[in-house]
Amino acid sequence: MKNYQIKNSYSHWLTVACATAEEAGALVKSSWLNPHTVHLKGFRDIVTETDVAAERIILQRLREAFPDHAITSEEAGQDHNAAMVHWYVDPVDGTTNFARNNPNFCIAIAAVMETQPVVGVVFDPLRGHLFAASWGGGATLNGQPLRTSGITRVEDSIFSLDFPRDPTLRHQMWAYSDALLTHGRTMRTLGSAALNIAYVAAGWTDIYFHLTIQPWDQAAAGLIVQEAGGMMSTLSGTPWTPFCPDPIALSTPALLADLRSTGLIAPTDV
Ligand code: 2AM
Ligand code: CA
Repeated sequence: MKNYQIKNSYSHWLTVACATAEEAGALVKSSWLNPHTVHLKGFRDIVTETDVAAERIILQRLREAFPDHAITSEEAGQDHNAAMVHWYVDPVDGTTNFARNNPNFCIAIAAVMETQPVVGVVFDPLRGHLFAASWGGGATLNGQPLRTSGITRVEDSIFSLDFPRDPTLRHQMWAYSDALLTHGRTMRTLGSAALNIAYVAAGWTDIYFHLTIQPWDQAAAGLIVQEAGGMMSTLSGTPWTPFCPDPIALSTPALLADLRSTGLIAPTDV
């Protein structure tokens, strides 16, 4: 990745990503309590008119600013253009919450080079929480430096997760939560993967994991965790990239070692 140490570009990309997330966030916030048109796009998987409207704004802004970059977005789909920089966009992460007027959702925007996110923004428009990071440039929440909790032991940790839609994986997740509830401090869940991972970066929780997640759910928040002093890994034990289905976000590398040594999450499980 040495060729990609073009940090001056990152700060410009981050500025555009923040402004774009805030603009789309204003739209999502203003339509949050309105009646929603909800379409079932897959098993236990929905989209609203606001996901599409927010996505339109984000795609327009990114295309204007970065005509040479590729952009993949949850609703618009995969961009197969082999560009040096590939943006991953989730216009509303936590659509199930949004559609039910539950206040936990966010906008997630990341720029990825090869397999490394270099810019990441997660914006919670109701609370006005703007989590942001650039690769090597640190992580911030509303401009203030962000650090993970520093927790190193499972017994002290607050863990978080979301449930897969697939019935078999859902049961597997249930088994993990059972083990962690037995050994950890307690469990929290928001229903938005990007927001949950950003909360690990902020030190509000210590562990987050999932079994069937997408790049637009985790690229931005994963970078924010890495830049806040935390660690991204995978349940299966392979190195983390935004393209893995089974990420685990941790406050510290020592916490991953403790999880593995207690056998709560073995690489062979997945
Ligand atoms: P989505 O609502 O944008 O699809 C809740 O389960 C969180 O995990 C949400 O952020 C959801 O994103 C994400 N997620 C992504 N793929 C999932 C899947 N196959 N099953 C369940 N959640 C998924
Ligand atoms: Ca979404």
